[in-house]
Amino acid sequence: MNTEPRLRIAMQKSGRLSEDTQALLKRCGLKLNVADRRLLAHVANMPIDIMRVRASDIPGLVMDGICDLGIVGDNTLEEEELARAAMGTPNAYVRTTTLNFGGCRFSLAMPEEFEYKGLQSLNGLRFATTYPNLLKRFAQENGIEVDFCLLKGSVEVAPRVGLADGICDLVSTGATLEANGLKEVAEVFRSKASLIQRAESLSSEKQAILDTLLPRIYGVMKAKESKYIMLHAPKDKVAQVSSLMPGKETPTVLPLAGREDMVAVHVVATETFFWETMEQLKALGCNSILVMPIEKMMG
Ligand code: PRT
Repeated sequence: MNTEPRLRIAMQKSGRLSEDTQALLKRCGLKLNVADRRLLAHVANMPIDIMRVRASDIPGLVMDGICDLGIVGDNTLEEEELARAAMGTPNAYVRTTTLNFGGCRFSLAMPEEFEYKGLQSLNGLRFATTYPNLLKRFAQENGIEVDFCLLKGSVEVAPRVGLADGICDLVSTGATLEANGLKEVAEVFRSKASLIQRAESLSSEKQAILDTLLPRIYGVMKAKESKYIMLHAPKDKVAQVSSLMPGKETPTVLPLAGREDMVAVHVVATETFFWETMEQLKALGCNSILVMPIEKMMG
């Protein structure tokens, strides 16, 4: 039997974070087959196992040292941290990095007709929520007293059926609130997915696996935010063209076969490349302007 140490990573089995998490791991070069029903998937080409669980179980699995790493929303993570702190259960972990997906806000929302006059107008009201500890912390920090009822799903229906005055739930586009006659009145918490690690240090073998994986994760995130730009520019306009490029990378300037007046300019743009910039480049006499996605980046 192979007893080689394997890094164990917890990820959401199905739900809003599972697709992005799988895509991230695959782009990091991990060969994983999660299409079957196996809840512990072996990565074929690296000593890594993926444990596929409910998102709400991930913080506990990492805090208890069952999994070395976990990918989970900050909302779920901090809710578990606060719940455990209240019960005196160990709740330590390390946030290795914030990831660039799973973005949402945890907000208080009231029926459309409610006259919102600041946080004090919510005093004494009852809110349906999946994350009572985040809500309690916010209420304490802001000197208001609110009551809550716990709902694990369909939170938006609570005011209409008389279960609560308002809700405190995750919002991304706001469409669900609108469809249920609710309006967002205050933001409690901003969340993204995070890669977390257990507080206790990893064995040297596991640390070595993480040291290979982490630069790949950073590389995938950087590549997602970056674009490769190629264009032909008038030779005497290279300085102006370079100053229009988003990000701080130095452009590569190459000769163009048979052209004395034009050069090729290549650059990695680490910030958004707007249509307006392309129009400005065209006005400078540039042509063949290409903006391409980047798959991987390192260094
Ligand atoms: O069931 P499990 O324990 O696995 O976890 P879960 O119930 O938290 O799963 P899931 O898949 O609903 O959410 C996983 C994580 O995705 C959350 O913990 C957040 O970190 C993140 N996330 C990002 C969201 C949203 N955006 C989001 N919009 N989670 C839920 N929503 C829901 C929200 O509750 C509401 O019902 O989407 C609806 C609102 O969306 P909009 O676009 O209409 O505003």
